Amino acid sequence: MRASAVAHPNVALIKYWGKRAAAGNLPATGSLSVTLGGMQTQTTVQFSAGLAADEVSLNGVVDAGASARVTTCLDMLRADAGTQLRARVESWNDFPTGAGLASSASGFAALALAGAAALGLEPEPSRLQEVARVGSGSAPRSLFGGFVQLRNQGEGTVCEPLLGPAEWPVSVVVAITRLEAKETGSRPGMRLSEATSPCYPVWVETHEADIQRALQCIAERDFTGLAEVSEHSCLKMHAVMMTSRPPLMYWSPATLACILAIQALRAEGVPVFFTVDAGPQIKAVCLSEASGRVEQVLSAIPGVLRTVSSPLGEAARVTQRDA
Ligand code: 2P0
Repeated sequence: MRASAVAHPNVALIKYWGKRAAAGNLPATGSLSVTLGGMQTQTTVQFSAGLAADEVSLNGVVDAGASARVTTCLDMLRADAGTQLRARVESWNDFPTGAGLASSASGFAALALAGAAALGLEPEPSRLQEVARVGSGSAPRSLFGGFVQLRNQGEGTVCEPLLGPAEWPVSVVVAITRLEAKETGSRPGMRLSEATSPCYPVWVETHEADIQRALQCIAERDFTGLAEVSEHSCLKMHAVMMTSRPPLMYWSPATLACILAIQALRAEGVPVFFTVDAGPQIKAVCLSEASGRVEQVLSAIPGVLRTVSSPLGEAARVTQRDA
């Protein structure tokens, strides 16, 4: 009744920000991401008769804040397996948690896989995705490698890979500008934007056109086109965030300095574009041959604490299963 799984974080090129009114943590829009092979979450789930409640630790520290969401996901798996057993969940990230690096995505993807394996379940892909999505809307994307699309379909979502990591050699250089966890998490941040930003309806209305454009660029390996639509989606999302009341300002001064440096690099012909999530880190997406140059430029910018370069990664997987 014990299993482990690893999953990689992902970075959305066409972003998710906002939810449908229905239950089940359903996104208002689809999204499109790349999976980062150079960073990972490893999660072990052990169900046992001696536990009165689920126990969750993150990087060796008991994480009371994560427990409710973890228990909600495990309850779905317990219902499928017909058991009431509680679980001990140990999760380790080899990258900074809670600072816009999508640790919840890799965390809930690994949890869904390890939890199902520990219970001896072999869930349909749609059920596994649903369990991961209830934990975190970006988590189904981390179940897959390479370029990944998440679509709304009927009452739910469908997630599927578009290109494997070797099919278009792209890398992501993350420039870390602040290590502390963000002040406003994605969930309350999205609710605030839905309720108060005058840009939110435009964001939702124009989203599908960005997805379609990105799909076309990926199919044609058109890096310049993908750069343009991805930066547009990122800035449109931050326009929604910044025009929320009170405003959500996730950037640090170094975030903007990196954006300007990346735009200057692209103007010189370096194949790179930026994206920024609900945190101050910059993710520079580039053709892999340019990653050394991008890392060199970003690491020299005042306020950049360090850079981490990652090729695209594989799908999440079960690494160990004990009876
Ligand atoms: C994304 N983000 O598409 C966007 C861009 C943050 C900014 O998905 O509420 O932690 O748990 O579903 O998955 C972060 O949102 O939010 C996110 P919940 P999640 O990557």
